Amino acid sequence: MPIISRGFHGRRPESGHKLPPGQYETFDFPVLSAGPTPRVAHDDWEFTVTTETGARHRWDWGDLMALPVESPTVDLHCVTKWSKFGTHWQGVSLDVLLEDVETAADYALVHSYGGYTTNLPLEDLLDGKAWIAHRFDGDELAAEHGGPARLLVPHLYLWKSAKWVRGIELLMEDEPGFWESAGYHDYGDPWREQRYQGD
Ligand SMILES: Nc1nc2c(c(=O)[nH]1)N[C@H]1C(S)=C(S)[C@@H](COP(=O)(O)O)O[C@H]1N2
Ligand SMILES: [Mo]
Repeated sequence: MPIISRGFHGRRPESGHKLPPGQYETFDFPVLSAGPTPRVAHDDWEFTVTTETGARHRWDWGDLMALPVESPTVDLHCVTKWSKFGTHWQGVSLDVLLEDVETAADYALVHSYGGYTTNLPLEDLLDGKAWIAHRFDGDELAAEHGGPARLLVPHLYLWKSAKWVRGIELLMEDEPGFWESAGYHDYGDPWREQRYQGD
């Protein structure tokens, strides 16, 4: 057996998953919300994509349920340093939702019920990297974790995974969201430990 330097790319916990720098593994599922939990009934729920030209694409709950479902199993990394491995979700790929959206935009500003926002490059929502998730661990997504539906974009710190997602605004210029305006990193790659502005 070769001797491998542990800790070079982050410690490898017993589970065999890889931990990004500065993170520790947790087995529960902490709830982190900047405000009260909005309660949105399925009948009232809608999701919109608005382009830089003002074109508006809209889905109600029935529309979302009619789209093909994917079942990603992903690791979550929160900027407060917990990581949770192998979480099971069901949701609709953003590739499906954005398929017929014509845009020249490079940026997305994600809006939630309750007013939370977060920004990311449009390309980070595409190519199988992001979902509108509506089930967790085989059950409907609990309200405190973002139900009826949340954005799930697990390759970035979890603050980018907007709970109670309501829409995505496509923009030609990058615009910071809630935590990004408060000093968090604009991009938030856990593997490069991009926690705060300047990291
Ligand atoms: N709408 C909304 N989405 C949000 C937040 C929030 O406060 N409001 N918090 C973010 C942060 S900082 C984290 S770590 C995760 C937490 O998700 P969880 O509560 O399901 O663990 O949600 C993210 N999405
Ligand atoms: Mo977070």
